[in-house]
Amino acid sequence: MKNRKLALLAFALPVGALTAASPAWADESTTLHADLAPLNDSGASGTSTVTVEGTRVTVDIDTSGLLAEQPHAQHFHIGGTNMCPSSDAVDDVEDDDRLSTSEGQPSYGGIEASLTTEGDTSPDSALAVERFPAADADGNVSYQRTFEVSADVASAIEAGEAVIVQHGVDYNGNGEYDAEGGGASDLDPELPAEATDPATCGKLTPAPEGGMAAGGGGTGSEGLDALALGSGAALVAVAGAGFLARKRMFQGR
Ligand SMILES: [Cu+2]
Repeated sequence: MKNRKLALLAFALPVGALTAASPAWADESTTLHADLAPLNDSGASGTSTVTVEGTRVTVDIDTSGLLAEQPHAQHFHIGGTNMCPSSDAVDDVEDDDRLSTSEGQPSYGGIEASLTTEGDTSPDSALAVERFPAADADGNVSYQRTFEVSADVASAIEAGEAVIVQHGVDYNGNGEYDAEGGGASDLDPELPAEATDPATCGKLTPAPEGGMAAGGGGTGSEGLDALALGSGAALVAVAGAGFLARKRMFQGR
């Protein structure tokens, strides 16, 4: 009887160890970074960090140099060549010295999520101007939001195929969005092009595995892989011992 209890304990151990280990795998998240560079000589730039966990994304954006006290539409763009466009004549097909949102589309693709401050985040809200962050008096935007995206969008972001684009450029430097600066928007003729032309762009790139804790280096991630492999092998060994113990238990009956 005493032996049987011991044998059960031995068998229970690896199961317990496996159960304890599983949440770590289930909670796996992907963190990506983007350096937001100016488009259309906006003079704006920033950084973004995006964490994807299942279909839940947490988006952090810090940008400076944007047109002050005006809203700036911002989106996940996915498709095209998954890149930011250059602002040069190659992409400026209309040859009017400005890159419209449509002209950038072969590079960064279409709008797949709207990074609004509240409510809907689908492409339907692409131009929901009143729900996008406004830059403060110094032209800074600091944005954070956690929301759900579709499985397709989540996996595209994880694969490094998403680009963040912030819109809103003051071409004529008069401190507001008006048609004098660039005519009507290619997205909505009711809006001035200044309100919708891209101001910053950054490709979201997966952060190195292991992150800062492992020093961010390639050797750090190899170390982690080796560790995972090692503990996996240990689990198999313990499970094997449990199996043997159980076998003995049945033989002893
Ligand atoms: Cu956009």
